[in-house]
Amino acid sequence: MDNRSYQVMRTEFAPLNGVRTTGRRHAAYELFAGSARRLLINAGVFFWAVLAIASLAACDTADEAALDTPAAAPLSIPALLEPAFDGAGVAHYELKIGESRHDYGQTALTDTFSYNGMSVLGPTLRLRTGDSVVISVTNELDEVTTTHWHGADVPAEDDGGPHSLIQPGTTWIADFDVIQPAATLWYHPHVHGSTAEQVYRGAAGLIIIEDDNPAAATLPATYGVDDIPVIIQDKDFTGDGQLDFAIDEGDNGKLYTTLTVNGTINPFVDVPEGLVRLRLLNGSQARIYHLSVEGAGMTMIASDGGYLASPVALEQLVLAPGDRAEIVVNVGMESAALVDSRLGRVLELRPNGSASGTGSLPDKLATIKRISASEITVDRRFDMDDERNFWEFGPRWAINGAQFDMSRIDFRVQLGDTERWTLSGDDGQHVFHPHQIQFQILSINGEPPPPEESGWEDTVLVNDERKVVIVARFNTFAAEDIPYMFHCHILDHEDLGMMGQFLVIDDE
Ligand SMILES: [Cu+2]
Repeated sequence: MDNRSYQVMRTEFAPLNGVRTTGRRHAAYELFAGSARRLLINAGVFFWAVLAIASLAACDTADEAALDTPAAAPLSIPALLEPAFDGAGVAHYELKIGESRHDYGQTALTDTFSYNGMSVLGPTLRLRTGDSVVISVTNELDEVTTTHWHGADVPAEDDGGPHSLIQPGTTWIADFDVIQPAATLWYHPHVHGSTAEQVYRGAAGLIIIEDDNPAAATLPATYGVDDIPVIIQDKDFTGDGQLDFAIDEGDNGKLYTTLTVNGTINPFVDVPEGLVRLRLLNGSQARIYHLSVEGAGMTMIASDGGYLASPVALEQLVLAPGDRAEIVVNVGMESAALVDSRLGRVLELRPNGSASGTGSLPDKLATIKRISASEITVDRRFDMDDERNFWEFGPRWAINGAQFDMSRIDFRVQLGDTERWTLSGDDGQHVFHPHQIQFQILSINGEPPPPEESGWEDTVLVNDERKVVIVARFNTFAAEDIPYMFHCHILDHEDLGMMGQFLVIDDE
């Protein structure tokens, strides 16, 4: 139990310290309840193991079919939203979220949410490091929303969290400088309690940040041609062709069974032969993808926060909700396919006979200086757990025993500090995502991270087999009153309260 409290070197705050909703239970009862529950869990594990072996056998067939059956529909490519520059050189973008209808090939057009009149999702925002940007977001929905820039290092008031509500018929303006390097980020609503549903209905879009990194000049970078946005979401449909939405409070959140990429079911994309870049975003409510490429090699070049130090050849890539990864696929004369181990083909890459302008990848992509242990001034722990009692009563998902409360600040970070956070979860799958920062992973289960997780990250998978220690510098923005969120990016868990708030303050 001692591992549930923060260990804070700085002797301050930590209102979550040691507080647990289930903390009043008698120790003997806890022991009994614990072993009884574990017996049940073990029986469950056996059942699921049998099921997993059966489904793995089924998956082999799905993978083989990935290349044999041609994909059905051309991949939809979200429009690119280029800025309008004013006289002062400020880049202006306009987003309008509203109701729309999309053709998923169902029995009827499907009611969706989207930005800027698209049938689903939103345009891709292209930003440039060093730019000052103003993004206005007008809410044309009948319900309140927000727009959060996931992965962006921006002031708290421009972050678009649950405090920055955009009422129907009103406009909210975010105004910030792009101070981070090239990366693939994304935007989506963040209203507490309806984030999962708004994202599921289609409110999400990519953000591409470009910079002057010379390595970029040698990479595929023609949007929609050899630089392809790949927003992966799972959906279910009702008999009358509408989106079937549910919140699942279970360990994994709600898993739907129909894959969509950029809103297209069973898509192919015509690409040149040679190197093709895929900007992968897991925009799903809860599903974790295990991706591989059939018919070609896969090399990862960027994680959440930008380029890796060097390209990393991968057999399989795990993409949790909220995660991004940029991969490069060397497409030959035959089709290749991005494949998920459970749901089969995600996207067919079909060579169109032209040649990609890019021949080979650079050896080095970016300089990623590891944050040194000597910089660390504060340690914290984040335990992401099921807090129900043995009889399964009480609130379920919490961080350090506390559920989300808009009026409570969970901790304060001093501007300029470097903090080490230990993330663990004994029950279920969780995806830890702090706003504002890009962090480095120090260790996973005590071991250094693999190369694909050694770059900048803002989203990381945590479960009882993955205890993760991360480190981050808080040296950009401070505000006395507006908090940043930290939460589980399995959106069911987030909406059910697995979220907290921190302030970055300048007290020195
Ligand atoms: Cu979770």
